[in-house]
Amino acid sequence: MSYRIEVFKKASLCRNFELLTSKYITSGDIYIPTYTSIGQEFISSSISVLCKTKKIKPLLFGQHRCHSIYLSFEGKIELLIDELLGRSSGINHGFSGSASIGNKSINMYGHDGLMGSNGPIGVGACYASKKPTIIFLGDAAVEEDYVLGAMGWASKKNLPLIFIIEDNNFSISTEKLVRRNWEIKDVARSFKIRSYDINDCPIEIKLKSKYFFQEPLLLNIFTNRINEHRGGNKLKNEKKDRYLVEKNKIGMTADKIDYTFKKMIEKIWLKRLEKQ
Ligand SMILES: Cc1ncc(C[n+]2csc(CCOP(=O)(O)OP(=O)(O)O)c2C)c(N)n1
Ligand SMILES: [Mg+2]
Repeated sequence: MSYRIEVFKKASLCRNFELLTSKYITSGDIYIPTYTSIGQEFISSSISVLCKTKKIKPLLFGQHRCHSIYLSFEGKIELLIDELLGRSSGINHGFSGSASIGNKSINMYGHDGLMGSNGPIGVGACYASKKPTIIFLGDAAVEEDYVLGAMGWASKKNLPLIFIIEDNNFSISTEKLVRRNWEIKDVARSFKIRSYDINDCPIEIKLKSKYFFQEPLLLNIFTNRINEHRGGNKLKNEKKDRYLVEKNKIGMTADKIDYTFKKMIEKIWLKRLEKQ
């Protein structure tokens, strides 16, 4: 199967899952604070496919917007739904909610809610274990001082890890331009970390995969969050939607994949909801 289609399959699973998550936030079936990653799916989808190709199962440190990471790296859908519904049968027994999903079988560590804490924790885990590690941070989380200290240590110890910055330009609703006059790519380079600004296009991400886990790497990936911070409603300003771009590029095969996942995930959600 071509790389592009394989990535689209994962992205389609994430997108269709999150569209329903969003629907059930609005209906009130999901009543906990929930963060959807609609628009940002191609980051974790591409990285997951690339890791699989390299036969690497990395340690994963995400933050609050983590459903797509969990699903891309093959976490079980039913268990995530139950977690979002606050059930003891959820992936973390209903205690983590949306924002702190962790799952040992996919090496995913739940976030504690302090933006950027997964930076030093992930670096520490990589330093101790020397296992390939991925730390996913938002463009706001990366502004925390402890993230920068951790980057310095990752560089000094030449750790096999990747900092993925999901740069959606927002800290809740405050744009980057208002918050800072620097870019994380330049900061990382000053720590002697190989670092790039790229878009969330699967091909652009693949081009950088030759550097994965050789030495510390930082990819600042520009992406668009389509919904508001807490995932329910669409943002008012229309934004470029990578999902539609890829769907159009791939054509009929993508339409079929999208339809199949839509139907499959609808069924799973309804079955879980019936149990309530
Ligand atoms: C240290 C800290 N400061 C502030 C907050 C409140 N807070 C929660 S999410 C968030 C924005 C995070 O933005 P970003 O890291 O870019 O991730 P995104 O929501 O855009 O995916 C903020 C400020 C927090 N949880 N922790
Ligand atoms: Mg952000």
